[in-house]
Amino acid sequence: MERVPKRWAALDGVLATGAGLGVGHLVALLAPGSSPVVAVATRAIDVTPGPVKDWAVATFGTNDKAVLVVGAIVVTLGLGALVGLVARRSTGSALVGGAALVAVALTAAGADRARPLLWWAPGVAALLVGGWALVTLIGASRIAAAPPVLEDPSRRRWLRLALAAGGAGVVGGMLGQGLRPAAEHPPVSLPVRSMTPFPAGLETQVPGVNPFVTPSSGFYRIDTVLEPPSIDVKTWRLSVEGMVDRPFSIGWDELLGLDAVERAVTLECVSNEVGGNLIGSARWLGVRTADLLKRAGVREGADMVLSSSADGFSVSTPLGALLDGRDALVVYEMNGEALPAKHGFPVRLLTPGLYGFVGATKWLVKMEVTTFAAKAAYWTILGWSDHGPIKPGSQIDVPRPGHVAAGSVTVGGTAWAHGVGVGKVQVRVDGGPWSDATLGPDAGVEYWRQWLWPWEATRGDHQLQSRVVDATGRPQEEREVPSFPDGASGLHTVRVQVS
Ligand SMILES: Nc1nc2c(c(=O)[nH]1)N[C@H]1C(S)=C(S)[C@@H](COP(=O)(O)O)O[C@H]1N2
Ligand SMILES: [Mo]
Repeated sequence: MERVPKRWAALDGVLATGAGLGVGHLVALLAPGSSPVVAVATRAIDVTPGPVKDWAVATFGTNDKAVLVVGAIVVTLGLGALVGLVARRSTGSALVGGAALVAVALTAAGADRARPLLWWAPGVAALLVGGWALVTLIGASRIAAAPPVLEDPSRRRWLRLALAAGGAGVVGGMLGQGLRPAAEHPPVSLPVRSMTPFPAGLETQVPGVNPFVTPSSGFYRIDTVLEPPSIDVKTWRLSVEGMVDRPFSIGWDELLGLDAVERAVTLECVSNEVGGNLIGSARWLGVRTADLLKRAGVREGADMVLSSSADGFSVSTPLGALLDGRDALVVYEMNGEALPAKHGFPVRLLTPGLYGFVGATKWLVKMEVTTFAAKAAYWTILGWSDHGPIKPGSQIDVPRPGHVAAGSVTVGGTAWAHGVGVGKVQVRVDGGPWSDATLGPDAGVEYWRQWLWPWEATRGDHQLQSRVVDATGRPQEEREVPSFPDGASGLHTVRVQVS
């Protein structure tokens, strides 16, 4: 029998694999967390070496997950091409190869904490559809590729099959994605409380300035899972244990019954570059960690709390930061509503003044009182700093780099100096003298201040820079350092061409 040319066979393999992937993703609507692509990408994060993860966050920021998924699809299609090549010699061996791909995906999906009902269904669907597509496509190629007759009906048959397989892949994938329930938790009832009244921000005067309060939907998201774990408040518990006299655990209803406070806090990721977007500000409501730790009775000698999340991530927080008056919180409301799934539903830790990786465990389930000498956490194991205070900083939100019309231009942005508060913000043009900006509303020392500075822009290329001076008179660090291991510093610089 004629051998199918290599190019055709590889293409058949890619098309068949695409059909299997797409249909599998669609069938995964039956069982949350079972999508082969999502499961493989999720596992991939778990087995990726730390430095590669650092690099991915630094390079792709909040797009890291999209890049990962696209990468997983491309690699799978590449393996599909290999399966196609095998099919030239033996369809049986190729099907075994395809089954091996499916087995990997099934293992990834099933290795997750809880296997959803029907967790195997997408894999089986992918194998049936992909296998059928491969056999028919290879069969059609064998006939179509043999005689080099143009406009041969067998070529049209192959084309129809190819379009059907490719279409099944694309449409299945898109439908599966489109119909997917948004990663949201079922509604929960929270005690009604009035939110702290908040002033209007400067964004109402100058469009483009970071809003005073970051809407939860636009708040940056950084974590090591592709999909937030889905947690049922009926079974969720937080345990407080370790070097304590009275370990205990607390459920959702009891937590809601405890005294709660709301704090305005700016949260930043240690990977945020100067001028980057891994920073946001919100009002957070929850129970003071100090109240929970006092109830447990912290023993002499402890200096750290290792907190863990439902997905196995961990954070080490200096004990002092959880007990002092800054009001670190076990949070269950963000901007007046239940925490969104992406931001830690039902409960997260929030330690004002510390970067997220040392103080903001999402999907919180455990707080273990211990010591830095005894334990380390997810990122600190990889060499990131044990103590992660947020460095004072400022950024220019408007104008954006690029062209600006000569004349009056409002320069505006945000600045923060946790724990101390912003004293002033200053702006300079082309390295000239610093001038004071006008500050926006004040929501406390753990929250950013917006600022504005009127500039008479003259023709030519100019460089704008801003700096924050904290309330004690200390200007921010001007030295440029990268984010590893304890946060970036340097002046945010925006270059504009004025004409
Ligand atoms: N469970 C869990 N919590 C986590 C993380 C994570 O990967 N998993 N990332 C931390 C980091 S590095 C940051 S910067 C903040 C980000 O919180 P956000 O996604 O709500 O903005 O969450 C922290 N809490
Ligand atoms: Mo982070």
